[in-house]
Amino acid sequence: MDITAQLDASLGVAVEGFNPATAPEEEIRELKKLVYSEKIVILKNQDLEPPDFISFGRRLGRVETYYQPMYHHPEYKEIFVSSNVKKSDTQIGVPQTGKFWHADYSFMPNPFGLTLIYPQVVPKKNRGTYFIDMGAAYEALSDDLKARVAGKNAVHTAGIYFKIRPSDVYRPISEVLADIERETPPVRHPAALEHPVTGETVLYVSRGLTSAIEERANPGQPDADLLTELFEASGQLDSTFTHESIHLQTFDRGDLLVWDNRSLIHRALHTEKPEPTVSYRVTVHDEFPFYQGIASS
Ligand code: 7UC
Ligand code: FE
Repeated sequence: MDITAQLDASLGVAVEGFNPATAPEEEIRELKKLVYSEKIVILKNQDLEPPDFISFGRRLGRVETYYQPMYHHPEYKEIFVSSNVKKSDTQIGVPQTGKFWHADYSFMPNPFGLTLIYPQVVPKKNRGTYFIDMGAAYEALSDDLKARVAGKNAVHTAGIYFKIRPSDVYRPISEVLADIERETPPVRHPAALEHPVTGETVLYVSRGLTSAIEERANPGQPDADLLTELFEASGQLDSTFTHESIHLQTFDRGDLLVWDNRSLIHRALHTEKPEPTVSYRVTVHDEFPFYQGIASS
């Protein structure tokens, strides 16, 4: 395993010579440590079939299957497919996923710690994913904002960016909304959580999935100003993507990205007239609780 820092980047390292199938346990542990310390690891020159990709995920922990089948790879449900390419007129996976700041599964009671993305069709222009390090974002908050975040919960919901499914066409919107409420009722997590591995405090709010911030002792009394100030301070309201906290992670064919889904939020770079893009995702619960004190489920 040969590690190189990425030039001009605040986050992430590239790793050459890593073989997910033959890596000894020791090297798997080393890789995970690297993900927690560097936040993004780009494994170079990977050539994996879907089952190999899933097996690699299993070497890192317990693989989570996405709760909505429309995202599943037709043969391998553990693979979430983001694709705007149709195969003989059938849509495989879902186009334009994650085009908003979010941490994966934050709207679930027990989110996973690791996200793996393996791009399959890489656009020539506009390739990459934006990231914000929310550990660094917390650290950079003013003392006033840090004090106001203390003791608060953030409410997360899939509802803000929920995609209408093909089977939802002609259904009353009230029924679709009721489905979302039943399948994924809003969840509460600490607005600032402690990373169980690094001990870092992470600001756990995202524009795409966080609907409110409220006193732990006083649920249902949202502080809308605070939530907006946190989005602003962490760079999530910058529509030019030039905020100093925003890192654009580019990738080439053969790259497999593994990132820390606790401390990073991300946002897909899709354009209005997108080039063909396909990527496979596997998500993994590692051996640590998502944060100290999470309700076990
Ligand atoms: O279509 C999408 O953008 C999926 C998104 C709502 N969820 C990704 C996740 O794992 O949280
Ligand atoms: Fe995502």
